This record gives sequence, structure tokens and C-alpha cells, in this order.
Amino acid sequence: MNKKTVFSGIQASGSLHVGNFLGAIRNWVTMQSKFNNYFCVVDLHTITIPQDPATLRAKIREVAGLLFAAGIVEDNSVVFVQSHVKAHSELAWLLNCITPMGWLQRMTQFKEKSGKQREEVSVGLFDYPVLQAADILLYDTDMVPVGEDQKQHVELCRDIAQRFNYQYGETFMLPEPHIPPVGGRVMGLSNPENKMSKSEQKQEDSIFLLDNPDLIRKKLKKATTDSLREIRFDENRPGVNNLLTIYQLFTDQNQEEIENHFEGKSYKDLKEQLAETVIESLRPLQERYYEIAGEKGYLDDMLNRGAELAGTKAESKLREVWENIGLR
Ligand code: ATP
Ligand code: LTN
Repeated sequence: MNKKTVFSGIQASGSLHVGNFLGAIRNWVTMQSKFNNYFCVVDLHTITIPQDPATLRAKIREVAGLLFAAGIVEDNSVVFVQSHVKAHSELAWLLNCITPMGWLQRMTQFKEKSGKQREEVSVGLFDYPVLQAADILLYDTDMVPVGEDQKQHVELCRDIAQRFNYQYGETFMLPEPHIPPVGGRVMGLSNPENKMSKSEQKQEDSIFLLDNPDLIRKKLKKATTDSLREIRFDENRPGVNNLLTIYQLFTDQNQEEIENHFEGKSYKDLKEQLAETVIESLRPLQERYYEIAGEKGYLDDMLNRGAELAGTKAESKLREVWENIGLR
């Protein structure tokens, strides 16, 4: 039976946090045996915002190591670094030439990330979704598992593919976004109005996957709640709702069970129990990560293999694109 293809990407813009894990990585792990998967550390996307070279180099390896530590396995999945496969930059250029500026001007992530400095940020940041479309389209991707913030980019990718197919003939598959019903948007701890984010400057806002137990306890202790008492899922109370959602995702219980469990308990109890749940859930991942990091040659071997497999597939797609455009 022909398996469908999954593609997803993750930036090396900082340390991975539980939002990345619950919104994306964990689902990649559980879905992987049903599909052919490509998981990409998107370093070319990362440099759309200035990065320190030594930190970037280390973060690329850390992110890849965490993907393996979380349970991505080579039998089902190809893990690679975007800049190791040159076809990504090249297809991005070709797609640039058919993508209307107006489509990119509508992207909410660009508006958020550029903020008031719209004229100062790089052309790369503006063009970011086109490179993302290239990533996805090179692999004849059926499905793109991402957090909610990426829905608009995957939809744009479909529009670009359709426009290309219309102009140059059937070339690209149209991918579907795949967003988890719960966990698609984990919010910040100190600022639960905004999503938990890697590049967020405030360290207390995120629980990072490699945070030690004491730090996790400390961050949760300080997490924003409200002046009410009742522990209930309620979207109008973003702080408590977010803590309960993280608890729900790590324990796999339903909302009713959780509300019953916390009935009559205090926010202090909720935060303490959540901290222990998160610590225990991350423990195996952390242990495996440090094993991988200490195993000489392991990561390089895996990433070289990934680049080779991804490169072969991507090059063949690119040749088809050249032909259809009339470049060959
Ligand atoms: P940055 O802050 O640099 O934009 P990020 O934290 O948003 O980084 P990405 O590398 O852009 O992380 O995203 C990797 C994956 O994690 C994507 O599928 C994205 O949708 C998902 N994701 C990111 N933040 C969250 C979140 N707070 N909740 C759920 N999913 C998230
Ligand atoms: N833009 C995404 C990362 C990303 C991606 C992709 C996700 C780059 N290329 C292809 C899915 C498919 C982000 O910021 N999370």
C-alpha cells in the first residue's frame, strides 16, 4: 500500500518548548508509522531574523537531537537540515516569480513579527511563506502537521501550488494542514494572551523541553492565573485554561475528569501537580537527548542520511519544475 507523505518543519530560533512539543512534535511521533515522513530543521527560515552564528550552529543540532529524543525514528522518518538540501532555496526562487506580493502582505505572522519595523525587517522575513511552500511542495506532501499559527501559511502554499499548476501544468500536490484539536495553541505562562514562543525574550513565559525540574516548578509557580478560585476550563480565563490544557495534554484525561480531580483544590495545588506531571513526562525525552548528544557521530550520521534521502526526492521534483517552466 502506498503511504501518504507528511512534511513538517521547525525553526532553530531558540530552545524548543512544550508548545512545540504538544502542538507539533508529539503528533509527528505518534503519526509517523502510518506515513512517509520528512521532518526538517528549517535553518534558512531561522535566519530571516538575525542570529548569532555559533548559537545557530548549536541550536540546529539541539533541535535535531530533540526530534530523535522525542521518538522520531529512521524507519519511518527522514530528519534533515533545510540548508543541506539546496533544492529548497532554488524552488523558493522559482515560486517567488509566480507569487503575488499581495498574498504575502496578508500574512498575519509577518505582520506580528515585523511589528512597527515593517520597513526595516529583511526581505527574507517577508518571503518566509514562499520558502515554506517550497519545503512542502518538493516532497509531494499530502499532509502538514503544525500548530494553529501555521494554518495560514499552509493555505498560502496550496494557493501557490494551484497557481503554478494552472500556469505550467499539473506539477504539485495540494497539501492539507493537520492541526490537533487540543494543543494547537499553547499559551505563554506569564502572558497567556500570547502563544508560547521560542523567540519570546521572557524566559519565564515558556517551559523549555530541557528545563530542569526546579526551573519547571519555579516557572509554573509564577504562572499568571486570576483572582477567582474555581478550577475550570474556561476560555475567558486564559491563564487557568492554559494550565489545565497543558495538564490535559500530558495526562490524556478529559476535561470533566480533570475538573472533578481539582474540585475544591487551590491554584497552588494545580500548579504543583502540573509541575510534577510535566517533569515526569519530559524525563525520558531529556535522558534520551543527553545520551544522543554524548554519542559521538550519531547526529552527523543521521543528518547526513537525512540530507541524502531528502535531496534525492527534492532534486527529482525540481527537475520536473525546470522542465515545466521551460528552463530545460
Ligand atoms: P518562533 O518563536 O521562533 O516563531 P515557535 O516557537 O513559533 O518559534 P516554530 O519553529 O516556528 O516555533 O514552530 C514549530 C512548530 O511548533 C510549528 O508546527 C508550530 O505551529 C508549533 N508551535 C509553535 N508554538 C506553538 C504553541 N505555542 N502551541 C502549539 N504549537 C506551537
Ligand atoms: N513556518 C514554520 C516552520 C516551517 C514549516 C515548513 C512547517 C518551515 N517550513 C514546512 C511546516 C511545513 C513555523 O514557523 N513553525
